[in-house]
Amino acid sequence: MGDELGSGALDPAELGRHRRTVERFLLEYECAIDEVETKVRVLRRELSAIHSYNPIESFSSRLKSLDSLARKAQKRGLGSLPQIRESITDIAGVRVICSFTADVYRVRDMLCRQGDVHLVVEKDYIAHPKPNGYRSLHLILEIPVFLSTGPVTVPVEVQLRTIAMDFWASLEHKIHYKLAGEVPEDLRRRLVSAADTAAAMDTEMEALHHEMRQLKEVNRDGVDPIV
Ligand code: 0O2
Repeated sequence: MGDELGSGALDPAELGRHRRTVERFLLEYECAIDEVETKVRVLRRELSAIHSYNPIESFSSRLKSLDSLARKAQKRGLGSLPQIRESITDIAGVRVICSFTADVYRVRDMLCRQGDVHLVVEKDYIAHPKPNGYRSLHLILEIPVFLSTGPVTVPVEVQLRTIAMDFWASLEHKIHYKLAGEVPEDLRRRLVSAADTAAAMDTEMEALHHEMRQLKEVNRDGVDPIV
């Protein structure tokens, strides 16, 4: 069976009928997630061991569900796997939670400097938050995956954010999901305000961290930081 699944846009039943072909298609994305996770794990281990500072609090990944993939394909009028491959770039997703905002950009730079990583798209919702208050740095990275038949290049969406941004996004996502997108105006306003509060806390915590490190350095040099 080829990559053509049927005529017209795909629906979940169509994808279900071609389960084996779809599983083979998704395998590449699962492998790409493994590759990115390994990169993040290596950075985390190295930074903790050598620099005794770990900017990566945690990370997680997800493969887009068949239902969600079919919905997106249908919305975009995509009827074949090559069209989906070409157009949908968030089938593989990795989320990296960093301690501070500056760490988000540090980790971005460390990933993008790697020779086998190609940055295709960057959306900076930290510098330019969405009107609802959403903040995160989104990257589409292309990663080579070495299969028995040869290498394939696979896109992975990497979302980088701080703990505070993640806390906000998780709650906002739940509210959106629970209210099926019909969020009352008052709640919307309070979510925007909560996002601003979270951003202010990120700024303050980063400043505190910075000062703490400076004090530590002064201490190490044997000078009393109080004087
Ligand atoms: P899931 O289950 O998290 O994957 P595109 O995906 O490129 O077609 P868009 O809107 O340009 O569409 O993508 P963008 O802006 O890069 O955002 C895609 C993902 O970012 C979403 O995935 C969410 O994970 C996250 N995101 C974006 N905006 C918001 C927001 O306002 N609130 C929250 N909580 N998360 C957001 P999916 O596909 O929605 O779902």
